[in-house]
Amino acid sequence: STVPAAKPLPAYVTWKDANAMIVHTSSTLETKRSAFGTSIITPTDQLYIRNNLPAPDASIIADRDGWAVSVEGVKNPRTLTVKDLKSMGLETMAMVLQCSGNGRGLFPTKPSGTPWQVGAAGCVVWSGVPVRAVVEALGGINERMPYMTGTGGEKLPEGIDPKSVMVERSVPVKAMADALLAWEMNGEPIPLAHGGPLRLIVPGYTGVNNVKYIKRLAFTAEQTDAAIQKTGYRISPPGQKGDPSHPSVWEMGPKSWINSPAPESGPLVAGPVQIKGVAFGGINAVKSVEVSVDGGKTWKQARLVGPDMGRYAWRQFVLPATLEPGSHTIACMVVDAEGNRQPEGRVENAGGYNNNSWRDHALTLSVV
Ligand code: MSS
Repeated sequence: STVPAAKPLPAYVTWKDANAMIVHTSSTLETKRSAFGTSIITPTDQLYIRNNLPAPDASIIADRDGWAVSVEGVKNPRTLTVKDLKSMGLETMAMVLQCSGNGRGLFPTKPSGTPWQVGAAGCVVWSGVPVRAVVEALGGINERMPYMTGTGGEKLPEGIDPKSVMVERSVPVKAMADALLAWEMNGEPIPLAHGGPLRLIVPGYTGVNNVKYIKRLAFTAEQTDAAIQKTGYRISPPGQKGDPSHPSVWEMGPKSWINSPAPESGPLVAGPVQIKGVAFGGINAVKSVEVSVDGGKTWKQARLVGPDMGRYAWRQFVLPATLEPGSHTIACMVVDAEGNRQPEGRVENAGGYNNNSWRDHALTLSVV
């Protein structure tokens, strides 16, 4: 794997932990594998960033409670401020926020796009009002609205068809069951860079569906025709990008990876080692994790450690092993609560999305 050249933190996120981040571009920052420490929650200053458009002006967080979202496709559509939402319900949830393209850099075919390894993901705690509580308060969803559509609050560049650039995503309406309109992240008001003052959280769905600075939440008959939905973020066969009939990037599959030992930390000294990593089930909870130190020939049950923060959070796991000098390929594989196993391979696709192949994520370590 290639080591990206060290770039300084972009101006809008100088508060990030520079030692923990790989700066791909000013809109794509990845968490280093070795930065995923023992805390189950990814600290805010180490969480990855992915912006499809430059964030709105920081003035939008000057009066957080005044930020408004228009709720449409319900019996009594209304524009609600964050202040209104705070009186309508409160839930706190840990979930894995993961970019659809996380692991793109591990596809043997190297699709174009940010070559994320494992760090376009984090386990984050959100607080906000359940979308379902808002919907109930507004009289319920109108009939025949199979999609929940969120619109980002960015100012769009002028002179371009707004649909070609706007961040507007639709997910199946069933995703509403556990969705939040969140104003707090890891116990603090959501930073602008992560979608404050208000963000749509759709647990179990890939990053792009978690719309930042949400200004409109609509229950709709169709998926939005914004390009980011219609032609983008779809599982299209290689060479066939942009066909709206291909499946959209929605639910995440089961996935795990090893954070320590990390190849970036240099050669390992032979002897006992604690192999540790994280595992999540996507839309399901984690049942178990297996680890192999011989490239997938034999597997051992890892021990789940640390708190269980619910169905959508990741679990940390550890397996003690003794490594002899030489080269070792270490792999891990998660089984979710429904019995789905993390696959060995991946679905080849033009965008390089949804890579949860255990083989692609295996690490080859040299032990001296
Ligand atoms: N939202 C908005 N509004 N805008 C943008 O740009 N992006 C996406 C999401 N949301 C956006 C939004 C993406 S794409 C992602 S991943 C995410 O977000 C990220 O997050 P953070 O916070 O980390 O940055 Mo891929 O699938």
